[in-house]
Formats: sequence, structure tokens, C-alpha cells
Amino acid sequence: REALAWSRHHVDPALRAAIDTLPEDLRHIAGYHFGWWDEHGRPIEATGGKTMRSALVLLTAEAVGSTAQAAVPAAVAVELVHNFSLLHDDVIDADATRRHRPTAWSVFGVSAAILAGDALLSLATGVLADSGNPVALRGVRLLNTAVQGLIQGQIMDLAFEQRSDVDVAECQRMARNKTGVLLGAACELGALFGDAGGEQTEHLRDFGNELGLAFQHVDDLLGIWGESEHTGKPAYSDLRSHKKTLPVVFALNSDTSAGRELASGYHHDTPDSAPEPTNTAELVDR
Ligand code: GRG
Repeated sequence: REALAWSRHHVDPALRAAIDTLPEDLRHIAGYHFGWWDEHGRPIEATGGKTMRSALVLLTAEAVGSTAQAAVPAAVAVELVHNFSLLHDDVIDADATRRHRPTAWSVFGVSAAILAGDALLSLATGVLADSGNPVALRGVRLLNTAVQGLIQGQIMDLAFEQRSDVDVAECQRMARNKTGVLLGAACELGALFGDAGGEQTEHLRDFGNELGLAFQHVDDLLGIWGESEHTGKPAYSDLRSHKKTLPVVFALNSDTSAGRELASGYHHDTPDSAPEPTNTAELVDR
């Protein structure tokens, strides 16, 4: 928690300055999504994101002997990409709640939320390019590669919703792309902006990738057993939308009655016909 607060202290002013450059209507949506403003643009104290990825950038820069300040543009860029992906993810999944509040699309409309996400992505590369750091172009390239990974992970995630035969390796490949690559890119960018050597940078990227995989699996577990007041999502929303998260994939591959019962829920076409939450709770308890 202390590291996150320390990181926010460095990153928030630069993140807000970047958002301030957006046209008013997009700035409004972005500020709402970040938890800075209410739907009318009035300042509030809402629960924003954990800002874990930007903290990783700064911590990595310090770990390789540089300063947090040197890596702030990279931290802002990663946080922008992450929030871009969340804005789009909420539209794709038709999720009503994010960070304990109505999602941006449900307040401002689908088109506006998509465009706000697009604006964050273009800001991210702009912030890196304007950093004045000689490694900026390498930073843009590696962040773009991470975005490709995110897109790949997301398309796998969507395809898996239609299948009940996903195995653990496929599930992990999807999680590595959807979540691992951006944490890997955060560590790699911190090392790059911290002027680390090539080998050290690669090791830190690999560390970030593994951390991201672990983080996604914890998120998967909390998606079933976590309290919704802590996760900020409705209970069992992942199960209702047929997401093939790690515990679900284990159950489906377990050849137990619980696994078969879960798989049978996937023969229905619509998420609304997924198992009722009470049944699902019993199922996961088993
Ligand atoms: C084109 C880059 C791009 C995105 C579109 C929507 C999408 C493709 C990818 C989705 C990626 C995604 C939403 C992955 C989930 C990763 C995850 C566990 C997010 C939650 O991270 P936290 O808990 O979020 O760090 P906070 O709220 O703390 O910021």
C-alpha cells in the first residue's frame, strides 16, 4: 500500500496533466473512469484503480539504480494503456460495474466510452514520445507489442466463452496475454527508462510477465470466492458470462459431477441462462 501511495504521488500529477490535454467531453469520461469526477464532472473521492502497473514501472526504475522521476512518463503511459483496455473491456463484456461504480459506457454510452478508450491509447504513445528520453521510441515499440498481446488475450477470452473444453495450458496462454504482457511491459519500461542493461531488462520483463499471470489467477479466484464489496464486481459475474477462468477450467477438466454440472450450464446460448448464483455458490463450494 505504501508503494502504491508513493507511486501515485509521483504519477498522478503527470497523469492528470495528460488527461487535461483531451477535448472536454473525452476528458470528462476519462476523469469519471479514473474516479476523479462524478458523471457531471464534479470532483469526488471515489475508489480509483490500484495503479499497480505504474507503481511497477517506478519500482523497477529504482531497482536498477535510477530514480522514480526518470520513469514517470513510462508509468503514465502504462496506466493509460491499462485504463484504455478496461474501458473497452467493460463495453465488450457489457459489465455494469467497475471499481464499485457504474461503468463509463453505462453512464456515457457505448460509443463515447470506446472513443474515450481510444483517446487514452493515443495519449499513451504521445506521452512516451514527448518524454524527451532517448529510449522513447523503443518504449513506444514495446508498449505497442504489449497492446497486441492484450488484444490477442482478449480475443482468446471471448472465443473461450463459447467452449467448455478449454484446458489449463490454453487458459494460462490467454492470461499471459491478457494480463501478463502489460505487467511485463511495465517492468521492461521501468528498466529501459532507468537505463538498465539488456539482460537485466529482459529478466525484469520476464518477472513482470509471471507476476501478471499470478495476478490474473488470483483475480480469477476472487471472481468466484471474493466478496463483491472488495472486488467491485457483482458476485459470480465471471461464471454468469461463461468466462473460462482458472478455477472454472480446473472444474471443467476434473471429471467430477461438479465439473459436469458446470459444463452443462454452458450448453445454453445466453449468459442469462447460466447457473443461478445460489446454485453456482454450491457448485464452487464443492
Ligand atoms: C486493444 C489494448 C486493447 C484492449 C482491448 C479489452 C481488451 C482488448 C483487453 C482486456 C484486457 C483486460 C481487461 C485484462 C484484465 C486484466 C485485469 C485483471 C484487470 C484488472 O486490473 P487491476 O485490478 O485494475 O489492476 P485496477 O482497477 O486496480 O486498475
